[in-house]
Amino acid sequence: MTLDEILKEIEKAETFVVLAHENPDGDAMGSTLAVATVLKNMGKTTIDVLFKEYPANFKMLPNIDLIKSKATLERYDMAIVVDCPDVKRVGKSYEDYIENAKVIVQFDHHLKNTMFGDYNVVNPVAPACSQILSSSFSYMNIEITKDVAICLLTGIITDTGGFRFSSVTTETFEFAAWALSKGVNVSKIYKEAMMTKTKSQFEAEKLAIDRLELIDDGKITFTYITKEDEKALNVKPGETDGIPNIGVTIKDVEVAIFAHERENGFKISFRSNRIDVSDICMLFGGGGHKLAAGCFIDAKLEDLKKAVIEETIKHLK
Ligand SMILES: [Mn+2]
Repeated sequence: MTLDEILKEIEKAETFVVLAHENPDGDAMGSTLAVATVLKNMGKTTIDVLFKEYPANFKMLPNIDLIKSKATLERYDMAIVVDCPDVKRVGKSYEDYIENAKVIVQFDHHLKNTMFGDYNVVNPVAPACSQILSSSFSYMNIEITKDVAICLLTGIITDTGGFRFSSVTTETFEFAAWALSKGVNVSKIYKEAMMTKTKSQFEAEKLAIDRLELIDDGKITFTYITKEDEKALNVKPGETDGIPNIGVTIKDVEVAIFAHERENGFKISFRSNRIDVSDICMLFGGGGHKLAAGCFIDAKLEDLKKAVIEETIKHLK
């Protein structure tokens, strides 16, 4: 089986680069650091986790010091890529470290995965990449130490919206229960990863709520944050991650849309309570999961707003 082969390759390799999608969320952070911690526990000494930036509320994660913005090697024995459906998603400056690695291994749970690895462990039904890692480690007889469990639980808690999304499985709770029995402070992780906001994050959410419009008889919500807003409020990467989920908490809302201005256009996040929003995103060149998906549109806010709302109304019919 693939996992047996991956374990053999890991044992052979000496230098590792660990990557995930840029602008990492809790699952990308938890998955990369879980892998890095496992490698460290195996006695590996060259482990580079590469992120340009990451959200401050994950500073408490074990082995956070393995995160660097610059690679220390040009060519690694192995690239382990997690929570990332496409090589391009790691960001331009890191793509080469995947291509140049002698062996590419990936673990992911996105629906549309390009299967870029030499070994691909992809399960689109899993609620978090961290959950795939927890079962993979168990299969490979890799010990899940307390530190590894903290990383994995951070990924599971954040990607399930705190165990509340319909994607959670019995394994999700089994792992949480097991971690609790191992002495992992589940409530502390939950509080730090889910319930703690910086002031600028709170200000950004407040602004997004203030702007939130109810459209199509209250079945759709739309809100946005611009580059200027971020500058004015001193918003840091990751601090707008909670905004897409705000709209779907309102009764009778079916789809929540959040337009977030980036360097070259808008990242549009969709959240749904029922319909498959990855279908809508695919029309705009994006994708994702059934109830949580996204796309990138380079257009004026008013124009893209009209376009995505029209398409969403069509899909709701
Ligand atoms: Mn994920």
